[in-house]
This record gives sequence, structure tokens and C-alpha cells, in this order.
Amino acid sequence: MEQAKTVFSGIQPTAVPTIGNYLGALSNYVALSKNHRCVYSIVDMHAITVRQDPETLRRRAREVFALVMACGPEPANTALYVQSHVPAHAELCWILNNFTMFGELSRMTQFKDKSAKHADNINAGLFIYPVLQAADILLYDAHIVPIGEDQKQHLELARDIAIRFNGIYGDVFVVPEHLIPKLGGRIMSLADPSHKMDKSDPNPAGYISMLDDRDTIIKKCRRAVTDSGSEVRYDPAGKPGVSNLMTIYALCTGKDTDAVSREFAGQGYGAFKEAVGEAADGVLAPIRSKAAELTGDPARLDTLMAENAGRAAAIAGPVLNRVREAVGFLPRK
Ligand code: AQP
Repeated sequence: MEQAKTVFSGIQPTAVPTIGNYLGALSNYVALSKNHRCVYSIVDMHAITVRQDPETLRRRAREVFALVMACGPEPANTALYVQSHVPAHAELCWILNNFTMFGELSRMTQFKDKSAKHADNINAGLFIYPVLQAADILLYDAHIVPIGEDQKQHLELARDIAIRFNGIYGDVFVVPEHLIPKLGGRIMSLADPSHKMDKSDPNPAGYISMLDDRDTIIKKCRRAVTDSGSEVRYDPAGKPGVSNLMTIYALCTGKDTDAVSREFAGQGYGAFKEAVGEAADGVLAPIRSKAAELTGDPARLDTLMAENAGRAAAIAGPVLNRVREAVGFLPRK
């Protein structure tokens, strides 16, 4: 078989992932794992750029690990691990800091947004977050990075860093490409469809958590903000709330948005919202129960984490050595 391409992506254990994370990124993790070498990381080192309670962070890392595993990436092709278990990330990040410009980092919109949100803690980690993300990706020779639209700017920077480094030292890094789904790359908040659905949203009405139960999901969909009309029509600019629900429904049922319009023609929003809730629960319920099974067996979870971290480290080691040699470090004996 031709050498399979490598996929890398990460998710922060800052809160329980939402259906936005699932439709924008996690569902692609699974699809890609059928015929690629996949490296998926629970990025706890990124999470601490915003202050975290240590016990909660530990619990969340396990929970998110279990949820991603429960989504069902092909185990034979996947290394799913916790970022801080592979110290090579921090080492490569330090090296790449020296190939990243202050001006580039200052232009990152996530840094601007998060600095505004956490004005009392604008730390250096928050500023170099995209460099750590570049290190995550480049450490595994990743060709493809499945992400939601919000991460596109960071991926562009990772490419620029790789190209700059290769320009100095030769072809050390694989230059990665992003993979953003055409539909679902930016699932919007149910409470305010002008903002993306965010797992750390202080208003839980804005998101469907992957661990919400059926009743909660249906209630949240029923209450989702829509315009005052009654036509189920895909028009993200004119009808952002309805279009967002149509996107969720389409992706959860495997239909396209035209088929969804036809299905609900003349039925009004009530029946449609009910169906969105049912469809979302239909996708999330099996993942929820599989994740509960995994978190209910902490010893097995520990073993899976350790085995997977070992597999990730085995891929990262030779790449890091290549970089160390390129920049002129002495070999580690
Ligand atoms: N609303 C979304 N629609 C589609 N994709 C999304 N992603 C995030 N939100 C949406 C994609 O999910 C992956 C993991 O995201 P993340 O861990 O970086 O965190 P987040 O959910 O995007 O949340 P925040 O607020 O930015 O950070 P925290 O964790 O502090 O809440 C990424 O591929 C992302 O694109």
C-alpha cells in the first residue's frame, strides 16, 4: 500500500466538547482514520493558557479523551493521547519560537479575542499558543489538519513557520494543509447565531454539549433563537438561526440543506426544531454511552492513555531529532 498520509488535530480539555466541535472537527477525525495515519491530541498544555482548576483539568482531560475515543476513530490507525504526556511538544515549541515573528503573533484574532476575555491574565503562553500549535502539527509530519474555520489563521501560521524553517535548513518539515468541512466548519451558538458555538460559553443555552441528555438537547433546540418567519430555508445571512439548525440537522441525518427545506416545507419552526433535537440526540447518544463506559473503567483508560502516548512519542522522536540536528544541537546520547 502507498504510504498513508498523516493527519494531526487537537482539542482542548477546557470544557465538554459541543456538537460544534463534533460536526466541525471530531466527525472528520473518524472519517480520516479509515485510511490515514492519525494523531489526535487532548491539548492540556494549550488549556493552561487560560487559568484552570487543576482537579477539573485532570477530570476534563480524561473525559475528553474518552469522548474522542467514543467517537470511534479506527484504533489500528490512530494515536489518541494527552499532549503533556509527550514532552517533545514543548521542546519543539521552544525551537519554533525562534522562527516566529512578534508581528505575526500580534495579528492572531484568537489572541485578541482571548486577551479581551481574560484581560487580567494576558500571559506569554496565550501569545505563543499558535507556536505550540505549529509544533503539535509539525512534530508528526502531518499532511492534513482537520479543523473548524476558527483555526484557519493558526494553520496558515504553522505553514508559514514550516516554510520559513525549510527555507533555511532544507526540507525538514512537511508543510500541512487544513481540512475544513464545507458544511459545519462553523456551527453557531443556539442563543446568538452571530457567534460561533463555544464550549466555554457561560450560557449553556448557546451550545449542545456532547454529554447533554436527550431532554436537554431537545429543550435547547426548541429554545434556539430563530427569526420571526416560519419558512425552513437555508440562508445564513438572512436567516442565521434557522440555517444553523438546518446545518446541524443535515449533518446529523446525512441529508443536504435542499432536502431539509423540502422535508419541512409548510411545517413551521416547531416541528423542525423538534426534529433537530431528535437528530442531534440520535448521533450523540451512542457516543455518550460509549464514553461513560470508558470513564467508568479508570484503569483501562490509564492503560489506553499510556499506550497511545507511547505511539505518539515514537512518531515524534525522529522528527524532533531531525530538527535538533538542523538547528545545530549536539546529539543526545
Ligand atoms: N462552533 C464550531 N463549529 C465548528 N468547529 C468548531 N470547533 C470549535 N468550535 C467550533 C473546532 O473544534 C476543534 C477543537 O476546538 P478547541 O478545543 O480549540 O476549542 P473551542 O471549542 O473552539 O473553544 P474555545 O473557546 O475556542 O476554547 P475553549 O476550549 O477555551 O472554550 C477545533 O478544530 C475547532 O476549530
